[in-house]
Amino acid sequence: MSALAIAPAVRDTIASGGAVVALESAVITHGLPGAAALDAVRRQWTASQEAGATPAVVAVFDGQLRVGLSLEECTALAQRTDTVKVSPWNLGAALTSPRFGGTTVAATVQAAALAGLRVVSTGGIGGVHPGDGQDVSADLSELSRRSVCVVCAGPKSTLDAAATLERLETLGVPVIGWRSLVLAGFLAASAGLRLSSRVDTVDELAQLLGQHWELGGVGVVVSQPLAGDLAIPSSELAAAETASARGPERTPAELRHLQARLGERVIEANLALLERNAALAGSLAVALGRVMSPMDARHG
Ligand code: PSU
Ligand code: MN
Repeated sequence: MSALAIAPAVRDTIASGGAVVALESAVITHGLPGAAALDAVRRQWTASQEAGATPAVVAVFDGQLRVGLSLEECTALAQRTDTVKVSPWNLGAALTSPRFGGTTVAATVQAAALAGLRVVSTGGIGGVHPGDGQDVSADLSELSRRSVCVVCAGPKSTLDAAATLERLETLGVPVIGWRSLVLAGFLAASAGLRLSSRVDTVDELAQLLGQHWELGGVGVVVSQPLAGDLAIPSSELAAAETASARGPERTPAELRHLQARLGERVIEANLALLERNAALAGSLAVALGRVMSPMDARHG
């Protein structure tokens, strides 16, 4: 059995030059509580489809790195209690045990690159945790080695956004603001930091990505702010208490803490931004198909 399995629907879409959006699954297994996780999958699924793209949920499923789960398989994944959070560092091991896991942005970017996909959608990316600057998400290092674009609502609210942006700059990973010059703040509308570039249409964004990759550029972050009444004021999102959580458990613990403290609003905001990001990612994948020839689309 090969370690990587691309679903027939995804394979067919790629073969016919269609658009695909890769979706992460750590948000299903570790980011959102049961029912909300499935809501998140359905809403992202529909949003990317309505934009003209085929959704490809990435996960470790039955001992394989799968690109494209069915909705039934997503439900099965959400219901399992033995899943691990899968990052590039434990991906190989997770295939053997426990054989099921949710992929972080890092592992999803890796899978997307292997499958020849260019666009990943998520809620918030990982980054530099506050403190001594030693806990840095593998999302950043993976973005520095794969020519894949991640559409997100900025770094998760519990992170050090300034240090995260700084690190992305060091790694050569541009952060492009979607219709905004301010870095998105995940559940908050803004992280209060200025970006160096902004785009207002998906064609403009696709053009930029095509040129970035033509010149050997690596990963790209697209930051879409969650505006309006769903966004939560930054003052309410003040540092989560995570004294006991370390390592891979830290991010899930911080998200649970926010959900416990601020209630349903956190879930609603999280679902809304996941959906909006999947819609934008879908339109972007379609636009990329117009600017990149099948030759360019292949990862070099
Ligand atoms: N965004 C969410 N919920 C999540 C995550 C992001 O709204 O659960 C996950 C993503 O999969 C991201 C991961 O890649 O958290 C980062 O974890 P860490 O800091 O351990 O790298
Ligand atoms: Mn970490």
